[in-house]
Amino acid sequence: MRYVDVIDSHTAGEPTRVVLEGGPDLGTGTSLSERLRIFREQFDWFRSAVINEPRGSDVLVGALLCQPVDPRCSAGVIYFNNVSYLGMCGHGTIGLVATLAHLGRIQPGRHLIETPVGIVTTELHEDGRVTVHNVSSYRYASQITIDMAGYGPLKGDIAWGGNWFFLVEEHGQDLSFERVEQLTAFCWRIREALEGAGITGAQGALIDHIELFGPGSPGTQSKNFVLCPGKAYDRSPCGTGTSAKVACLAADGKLAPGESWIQESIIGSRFIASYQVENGRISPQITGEAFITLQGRLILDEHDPFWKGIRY
Ligand code: PYC
Repeated sequence: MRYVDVIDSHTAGEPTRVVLEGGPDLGTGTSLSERLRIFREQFDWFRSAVINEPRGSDVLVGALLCQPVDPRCSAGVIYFNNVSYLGMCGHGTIGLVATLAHLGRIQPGRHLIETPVGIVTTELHEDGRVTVHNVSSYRYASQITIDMAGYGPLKGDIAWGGNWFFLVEEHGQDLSFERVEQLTAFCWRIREALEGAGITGAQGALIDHIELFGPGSPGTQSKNFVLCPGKAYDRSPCGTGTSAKVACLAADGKLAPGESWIQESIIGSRFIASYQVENGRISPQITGEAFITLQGRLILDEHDPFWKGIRY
């Protein structure tokens, strides 16, 4: 029998499960990217057991709390989902900070969090909102044309916001909540078209997040629909996806440093974004709010045929 202590939260509707105790031993003192490699190669079953049914669901993002290497950091974290691992996760970082606050481990103020793709600065506000100063973000390629079977040519930008995104403005889709199934199918075809055409991020990186944009509700600049790597759509406006968007807006001269961009999600929740230019690079910041939904213990019983998750 294995016991895994977790706290679940949701950030703008998107859930995060922070693993406090009972995670795999990835060692200490090595970089989080090295510990992520060990996690992936030796303990991938743990990712599936925590996230996949019957203990989790496709939409859940896991956050394994780790000892940071850099002593200035309040925590280290490795994010994972129903199919793989995430370099960084915006909504997950907001959920992690809210979780550490719920546990009384941090107080309002600035806190550094170490991730496999770099250190992010976070700020826990007195009112419980959290600002994430994300990793540097950039547009890698502008208006790339892909040919989608049964649809025709479609143009999008490729950008890094801590994960790789293909961002599409002109898609002819109505971004309404009632259409999440059609939007999911549409985005999945974009993903397949990208892979089929060998279109990648830098150094051949897989573009595993697809983001569609449309008009937002009053008081917002835009609404998005984000399809995550394992085919679940992001209920939040996606922190890394909003960072990628801000990088594209900056590249197009459509958003000035310090100017706010309110990004609405497909369920109507919001993040407030802006950026600063630091050493010539775009540093986005995202503000949102998370709520704790569960504190508990997962039980992994090796006699249970699904102890590693269904179909693992
Ligand atoms: O908020 O960055 C994010 C995110 C990535 C995948 C799901 N949420």
